[in-house]
Amino acid sequence: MQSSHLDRFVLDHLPPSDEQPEYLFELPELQFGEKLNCATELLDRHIAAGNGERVCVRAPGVTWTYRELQANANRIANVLVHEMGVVPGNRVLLRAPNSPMLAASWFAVIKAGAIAVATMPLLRAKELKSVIRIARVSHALCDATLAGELQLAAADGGGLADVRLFNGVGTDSLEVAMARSTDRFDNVATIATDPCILGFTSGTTGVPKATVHFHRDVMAVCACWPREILRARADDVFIGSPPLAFTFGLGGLLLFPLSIGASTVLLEKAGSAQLLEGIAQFRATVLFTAPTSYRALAAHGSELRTSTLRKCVSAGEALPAATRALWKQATGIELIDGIGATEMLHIFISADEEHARPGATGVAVRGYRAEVVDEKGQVLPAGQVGQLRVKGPTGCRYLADSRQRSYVRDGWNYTGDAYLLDADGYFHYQARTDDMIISAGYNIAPSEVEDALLMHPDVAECGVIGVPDEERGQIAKALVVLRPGAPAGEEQVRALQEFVKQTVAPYKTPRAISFVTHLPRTETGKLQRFLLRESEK
Ligand code: 3UK
Repeated sequence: MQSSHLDRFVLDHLPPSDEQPEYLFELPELQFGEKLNCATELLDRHIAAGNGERVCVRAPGVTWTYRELQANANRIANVLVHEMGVVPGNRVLLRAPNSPMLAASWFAVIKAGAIAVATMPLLRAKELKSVIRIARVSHALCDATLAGELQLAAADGGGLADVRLFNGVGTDSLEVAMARSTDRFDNVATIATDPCILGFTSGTTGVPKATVHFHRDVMAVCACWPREILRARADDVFIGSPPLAFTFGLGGLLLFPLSIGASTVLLEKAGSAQLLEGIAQFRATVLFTAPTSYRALAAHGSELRTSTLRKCVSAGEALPAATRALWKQATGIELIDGIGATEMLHIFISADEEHARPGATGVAVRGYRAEVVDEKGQVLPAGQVGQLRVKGPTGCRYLADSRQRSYVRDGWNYTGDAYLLDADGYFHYQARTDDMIISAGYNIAPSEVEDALLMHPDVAECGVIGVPDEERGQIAKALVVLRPGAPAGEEQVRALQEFVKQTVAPYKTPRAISFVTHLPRTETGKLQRFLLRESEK
């Protein structure tokens, strides 16, 4: 196959074509030429069109125009190629909190025809080592504040020879090298199917795997969900919490705003306090964050109601109907829910504000197809719970990993989610297939019980799991974080059980409830039900 890559490691470890999903390119906006470098399309195009002076990236104390982001990305690309010896196809690890320098570094890697391997800031040396090993990382750009764990990982062999630090002091810093490089760079003439990012995912359970995405995939996700569902404008200001190392954040906070010439606010820390402050300071209009963050932010409704916010996107986990209602009540804004996956790069089922339905994720995004099927791959009638499978212009390609054959079957991507399709064509999330609880022969979706509990004013957060039970096989057990000041104890347990029975079938009532101070979550905000199950053993 034709490619610009001199280092063919990723190309040579793609799944064989008969194990890849079927791709759909019917839409007119998905007709890509053979030559494609997504950095040219997302960044350089705006300067060429005379929009170089528009604001592009912001952070506390920093405002970069499109021209400034381009100049910084070009300088870094020159450092990568001329000082660090990066060649097309090399994997360059990126490690930094969300920041303008991380955005510039990301574009530099893409411009150089290399492959960006962005990593979550919270990863420790052990996890970084497996990223370096799986992706055969040769070079890294790293924020000095996060250098320790990366240097530990690099010291341990594995082939990572060249680590350049930024935001630090010293004459060997990236900034010093940038200052002696030019701000002009001719992007490598990559082709549409050249890999440009490796998205790492460990799901909610464990062993990491790398998903491969092409320049074409990056442009395809910009052409689908944002245009049909988000419909943001060039004067919008994007803000949010997901790290750029999580493809939810990469799309929402970098690719999508730049694809339409808008601006983005990159916050190093994005808890509710920083988000609130950032929304006010930068007059942000489009927010990307996870359901739990919306719950926490809703307490500041009066401030948000009068803010510039106009569009709010929730993904990463199922959006409880209670959280949707709470946000609407607090801010007047209807949330845009969407399910995406690292394997698919971004969102493939969603609904805009006008079409949102409480309890449903939405319908298949234009460009994608989605079905609910049984174990034999037979499409199920409306109302029946089965496995979700999807296909579209993007899809799963694990780098040298046998799990490819379980995610992709018969050309479809199986996301590992139990869903049902209703009579109106809306997809309703039930559970991760391995989180489904079976109690006395009944299927119980944890999210449904959690939704019911979250409606109770004393409940701040909760997680529901199946625990072994002699009589019933499993029973539903709820781990509940109470709001400050709410009483724990036997009486509360009974009150919550009674409350749940009012809204869902009695067999779904959690037969056991424990009160906890916090719930285990991944850095991307997902509840780790397997850890709850383990701690119950
Ligand atoms: C779950 C959801 C119900 C679901 C992601 C938007 O989350 C993202 O990617 P991951 O690889 O996880 C994928 C899994 O997460 N999920 C995500 N969103 C929803 N479940 N409703 C939702 N709205 O189990 C899915 O299979 O971490 C999300 C964009 C890009 C992403 N990578």
